[in-house]
Amino acid sequence: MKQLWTTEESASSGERALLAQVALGRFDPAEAEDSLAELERLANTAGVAVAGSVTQRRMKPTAGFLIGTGKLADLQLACRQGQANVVIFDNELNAIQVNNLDRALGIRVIDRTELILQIFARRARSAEAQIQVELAQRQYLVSRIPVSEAQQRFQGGIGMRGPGESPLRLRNEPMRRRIRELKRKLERVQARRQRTRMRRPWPLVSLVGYTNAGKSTLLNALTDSAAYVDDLLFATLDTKTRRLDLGGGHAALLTDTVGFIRRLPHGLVASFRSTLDVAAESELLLIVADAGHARLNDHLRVVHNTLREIGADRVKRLLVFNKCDTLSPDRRDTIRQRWPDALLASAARGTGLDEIRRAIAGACPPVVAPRRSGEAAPNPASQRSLPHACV
Ligand SMILES: Nc1nc2c(ncn2[C@@H]2O[C@H](COP(=O)(O)OP(=O)(O)OP(=O)(O)O)[C@@H](O)[C@H]2O)c(=O)[nH]1
Ligand SMILES: [Mg+2]
Repeated sequence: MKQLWTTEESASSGERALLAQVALGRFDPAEAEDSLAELERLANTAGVAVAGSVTQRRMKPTAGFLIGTGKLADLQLACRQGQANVVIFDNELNAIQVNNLDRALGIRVIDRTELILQIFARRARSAEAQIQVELAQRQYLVSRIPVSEAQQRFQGGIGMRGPGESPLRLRNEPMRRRIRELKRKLERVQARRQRTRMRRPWPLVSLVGYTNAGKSTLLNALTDSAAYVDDLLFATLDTKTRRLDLGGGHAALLTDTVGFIRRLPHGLVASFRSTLDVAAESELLLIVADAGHARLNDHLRVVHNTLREIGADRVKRLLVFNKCDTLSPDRRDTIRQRWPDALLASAARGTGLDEIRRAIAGACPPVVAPRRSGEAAPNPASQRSLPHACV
């Protein structure tokens, strides 16, 4: 068993997890390792201490357990030795595998998707985000386990202190009825949001990118605001929009968005549609990437795939490499050569901000004010080509 960090102080839920990963087929070892490290950070974000990890390479998963029987025994032993009370799989598990593993290991077993859903549940603050998360959680549970079991699972364990909790109501109310109710609520919130967006007086620019890339820090640096920033995955779940002064009476509305991650649960993407729609409706996307991250290319690929999934792949974009203060001169040169049109910045140090403002101003000419209330302004920006085309 490989030891990861184990600090009681860092765990606020009192739970200890054993991480498990089955690397299938022709996997990329570096990618698998990074995915496991990311899972550890996700557990950390959920307030769970990590006792260690067990990994296995297999050509194919086993039907009943995903993991092979020999490795299952290792996992059992590792759980006992590490005093773990939850096992978190990096792979997606089906309902049968979860039930079998629960029984075989005698402790709660969850997968990466469920962990991400639970983090979202804990971190959602606005009414809209809470509805979106609860909807995604319930749809996930309903799709995987019979309702009676889904309700039991919903009542305990990590992350169940978010908007999805309230066991009494759950016990008394069929899950599916609640899902319909949540969908109706969400539709109302979305309609309200849509009306507000139609009236916007300035072009909309969205900060998108992998979680922890520094989007909120950049929003704060560019607009002198105080959005929540933390060295956590999914620090931001509620979008914030601030006015960005571009000089000469010209401005844009700059919006922070939920970060992306590899294998972001589809249900979550669907539920967060109204939040993520902001990217698709923008005149311009600032794709923010952590330039110093070892898996930069993977992150960019995930961002592009997610943008395609949410229908934002046709929006004009600028690529902003953030955290340039962490780069060696060689790495900086490599990035400049590979992405000559990208902007280099450090939101934390406040460097590269003027270049970003100029690039936004160039890409988003002033919007003509709407003639009647509720009528969207014609948007010249969407017809112009971008000086800093990228990626
Ligand atoms: N070294 C360095 N760190 C930075 C920079 N910008 C942001 N950070 C740090 O990166 C971490 C994540 O920053 P956030 O702004 O919360 O990142 P985010 O993209 O909004 O993250 P999510 O909301 O979780 O998707 C924080 O610890 C920041 O202080 C930078 O330019 N340089
Ligand atoms: Mg953020």
